[in-house]
Amino acid sequence: MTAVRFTDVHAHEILDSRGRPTLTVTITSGPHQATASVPSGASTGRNEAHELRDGDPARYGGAGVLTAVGAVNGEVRDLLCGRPWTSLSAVDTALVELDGTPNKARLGANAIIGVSMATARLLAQLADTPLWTWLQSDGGQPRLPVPHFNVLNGGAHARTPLAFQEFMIAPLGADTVHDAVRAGAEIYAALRALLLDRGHSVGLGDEGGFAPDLTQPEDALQLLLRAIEDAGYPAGTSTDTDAVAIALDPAASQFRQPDGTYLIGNHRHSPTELVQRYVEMVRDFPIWSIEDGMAEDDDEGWRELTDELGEHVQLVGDDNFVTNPTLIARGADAGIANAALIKLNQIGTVSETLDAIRVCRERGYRQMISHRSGETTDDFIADLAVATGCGQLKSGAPARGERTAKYNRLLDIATTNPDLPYGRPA
Ligand code: 2PG
Ligand code: MG
Repeated sequence: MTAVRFTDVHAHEILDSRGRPTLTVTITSGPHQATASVPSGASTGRNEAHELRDGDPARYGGAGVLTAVGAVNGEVRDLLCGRPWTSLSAVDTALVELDGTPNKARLGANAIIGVSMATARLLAQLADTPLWTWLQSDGGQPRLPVPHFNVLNGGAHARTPLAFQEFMIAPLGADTVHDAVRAGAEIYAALRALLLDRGHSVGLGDEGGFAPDLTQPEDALQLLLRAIEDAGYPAGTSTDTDAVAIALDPAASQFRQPDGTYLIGNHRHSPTELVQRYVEMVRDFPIWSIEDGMAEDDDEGWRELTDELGEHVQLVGDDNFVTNPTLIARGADAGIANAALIKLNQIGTVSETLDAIRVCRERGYRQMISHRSGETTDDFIADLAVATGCGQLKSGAPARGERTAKYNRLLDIATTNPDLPYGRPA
């Protein structure tokens, strides 16, 4: 790559999908300009890179991001406009060095990831290639991912008694991403009708899924199964038919109790009992993937879960791995999980995100690219999922602009690139 000079770097405060402030960053190089907006989580892992909030109770209840905005418009702008750049990793490394803390606490991981994403977009634009082609340099075979539609929300994303956070439908057996999106939307509509029919609320949680007043995860799974069938799809984990599978993100750190048990409804489970409950769920329902089945600090429980189910079920580490290459490698050494969730803002630069994916590949761990519960209409993760060929993307329900922006981007890419394969890699 020939050296690039940036002529301006600018951030300002915007709102995310939950009505909380976040940043949008625009980087300019002569006549070229690229923008990125930053997501934000609610059920965050303890070791995530630091999201910098102002803490000024007079603005947005303390959630303002003017300090992070100021860092971009001051120090970061001086750094980026001060010299020529030859790669994204050079920019990302310089940002990490400028920050100087182990978890990006000084400038804010929210500031840094916004700059890193906008830089990637601008470099792709200067290279005259779509972002998904440009990001591909990493060696992955590009493919269109299976969308994982989160159609029932609980946990930290809804104010209901349902302990599990996410109930997703995954059209593993669809032939194309167009068919997969259609299946997602049709099942979402069938679920809405079913909920209304049974007198449940069709109010939505943070990720656009319904948030009915349920307590037991099995009741939610029954509804999902029924909605898949009502919409005319076979429920199952096969990739040969047009089967639709179920994926869970219980986000178990959120219902782990101080005494080490897990509280579901008014039932306390030991880690072993929780593992057995998952075993039964997998036996009774077409569940192909479970994310954060155990709490982030419950290594023993994670190992037990992996031993019980790891051979047949994808077990995804999110809160415990936080897209951190070192933590993923440590998890692999300890025999925990067999896949990792990948979120750009958990680690804080695009380069480190690609490193995390590389470590997963080296260790035989699958990857699922993910949105956050607080989103914008930025669709970067759709391109990232296609570029890396990981075969899986979760971006919430097939509804609400900030969720559908990502799925719609997949449809755009698929339409202009009809030869791209769809689905989970073998
Ligand atoms: C998760 C995410 C995204 P949050 O737990 O996987 O669904 O939730 O962004 O609130 O951390
Ligand atoms: Mg999660």
